[in-house]
Amino acid sequence: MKKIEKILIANRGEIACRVMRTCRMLGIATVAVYSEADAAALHVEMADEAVLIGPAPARESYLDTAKILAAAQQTGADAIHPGYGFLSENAGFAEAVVKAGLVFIGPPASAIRAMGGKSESKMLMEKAKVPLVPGYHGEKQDEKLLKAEAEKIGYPVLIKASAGGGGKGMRVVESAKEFSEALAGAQREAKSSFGNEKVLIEKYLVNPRHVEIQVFADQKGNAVYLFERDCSVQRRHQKVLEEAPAPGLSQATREKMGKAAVAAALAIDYVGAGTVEFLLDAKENFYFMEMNTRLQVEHPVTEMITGLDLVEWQIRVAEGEKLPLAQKDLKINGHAFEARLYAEDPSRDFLPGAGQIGFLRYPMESAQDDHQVVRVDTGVREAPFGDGDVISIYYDPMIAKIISWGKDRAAALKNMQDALDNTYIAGPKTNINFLRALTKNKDFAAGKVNTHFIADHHDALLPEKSAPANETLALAALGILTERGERISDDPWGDLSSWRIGGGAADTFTFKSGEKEYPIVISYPDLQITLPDGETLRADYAGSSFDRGFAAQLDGKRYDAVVYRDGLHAHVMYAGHNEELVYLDPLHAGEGDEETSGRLTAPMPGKVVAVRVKAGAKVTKGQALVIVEAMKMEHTITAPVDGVVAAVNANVGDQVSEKHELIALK
Ligand code: MV4
Repeated sequence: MKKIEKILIANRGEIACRVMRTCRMLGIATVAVYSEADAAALHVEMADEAVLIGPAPARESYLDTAKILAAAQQTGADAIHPGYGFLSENAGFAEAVVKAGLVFIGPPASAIRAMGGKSESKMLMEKAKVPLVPGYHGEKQDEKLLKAEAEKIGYPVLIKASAGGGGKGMRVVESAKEFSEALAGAQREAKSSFGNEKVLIEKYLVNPRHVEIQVFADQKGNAVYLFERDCSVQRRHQKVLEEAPAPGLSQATREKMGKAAVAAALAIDYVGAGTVEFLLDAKENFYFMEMNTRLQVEHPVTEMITGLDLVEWQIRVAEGEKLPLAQKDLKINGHAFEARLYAEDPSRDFLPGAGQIGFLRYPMESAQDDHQVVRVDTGVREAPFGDGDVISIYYDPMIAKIISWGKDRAAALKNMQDALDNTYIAGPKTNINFLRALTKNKDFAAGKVNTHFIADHHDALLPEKSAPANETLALAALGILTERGERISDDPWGDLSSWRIGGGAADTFTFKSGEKEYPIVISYPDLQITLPDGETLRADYAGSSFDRGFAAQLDGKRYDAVVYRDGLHAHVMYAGHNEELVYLDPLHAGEGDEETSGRLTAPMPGKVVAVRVKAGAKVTKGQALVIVEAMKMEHTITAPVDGVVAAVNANVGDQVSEKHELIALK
């Protein structure tokens, strides 16, 4: 048994920070690696030592095995933790680490390889008697045979790319007459995405749940399961909200799934933390999907219900120690949720976002009777003096994970709702309001989750933009008033109004949301606010509640608010609310907002992959004009109205920055 004294974390952001937290607790020194884009990042600040490994693109830094190994040698690290993503499931990397005489904190390369291919891993699991979705996952790929297999399975079937993941190369086939076309489509997509057109065919499960089992194995052949997580709530095949245990799962099924997952791990001589993913149908039949041979993003919910530190277990196992606990010693305590805060725009099909954080306040981490109730895992902060971290286009747009615990599901959910209500963020578009709607949804509260949850509840979770609430408008106006008053005193509203006596007796603040304008009148010295619908509210200043915020009483009710201004945009934030309004500042009259100006800009930095129109072309509302690729996804810029193309400022292959004008419309 060899004690690990210094760990290099071959990753960035939230996971790098997470691993370092445990290292600190265990007295293990840490080495961060970072790209040029991350020189000021939190994970670099947290580490004992940090090594620059290259430019921003991950291929030239976080995915460069040679540079990472050189950083480990140079700093005398004795182990490498890969985190998740990047090189965490790269068998070649695991091998290279060991060959360099270092400890790889993860499974052996052979186990990573065994689970690397969909068809191959299913073959192994079949042998280990882990239940599979009825289907065909053989080598032979001629159409006639595949179609006969589909017939045998019975429609509907699902064609999946063998090398696939993330839903790419997947086709549901309802009947025999659709088979050939669907197969060709799946093969084409598989070829272009994975360079391999091999497919497998499965019985298509209707509305399954995604339930996964956390497993742990040591180097002595012991393995346990740390129960399940339900990760059914996904969009674009990416998880947004996870929980443990799975709501409504029977104890009998839990045990069966746990034992199947342990059998899967033992079948491939697994070591360390792993996750066996299953699809679960309404009758609690479960089927192996794949095994993730790493620690996962959502591991905190397991930590919250078991009271364990999974990174500590990973390190102990890597040192050669026996698993700290046996199966009989493991118990579920309460319930936990994890919500992933992303820079993305839910109203535009969750388009990933990028940009600088302008304002950021996470909910307070808290504990109750020695049990942590709210936890925030992040690698992103609002640096002092408003110089916020940048969510870069080069990496994953996750900002933070908000994790909650409670003695039962209802208590944990309430704690999550409160934590999300107290998360204040402005800058790039985020999914904060979406997460709030999700956790307040009745079906979600009832535990009725499955993999179609977001699609099935689309309208409730993503409502059309509605008129701002009166208190939102009132606080927006008070925010502008505070901005002005702060320059003169500690009681900005009171002094402003007394100072004004004899001058004007009222001010009008006009905001725009959607197409509508909302004038708000504040009269002095009584601070009476008149809203566009005629309602009036009496305002009292209640202090500057937190950094750059203010507290207000509106007709006696207290609000802790922040109005963050980014040019003409005013982000109004108070408990449970996050709304962007346009402030029609009389000092900047005439600066129209973009939406009405006919300038179509790049939604994010990226590469132009298609230009569909020429100057002078007549276009109709909704017509695709330009396609920009960013973060491996294509974003189509469409005409917002009927019009004529005045100018095209984009060529295929151009690298464009955010807000670069692509098309001008008349
Ligand atoms: C399925 C399925 C229904 N039946 N397989 C989607 C991604 C890939 N990893 C597996 N996926 C699915 N496989 C059969 N036989 C439904 C899905 C699925 C899904 C699975 C897990 C989480 C979210 C999902 C969203 C849509 C479809």
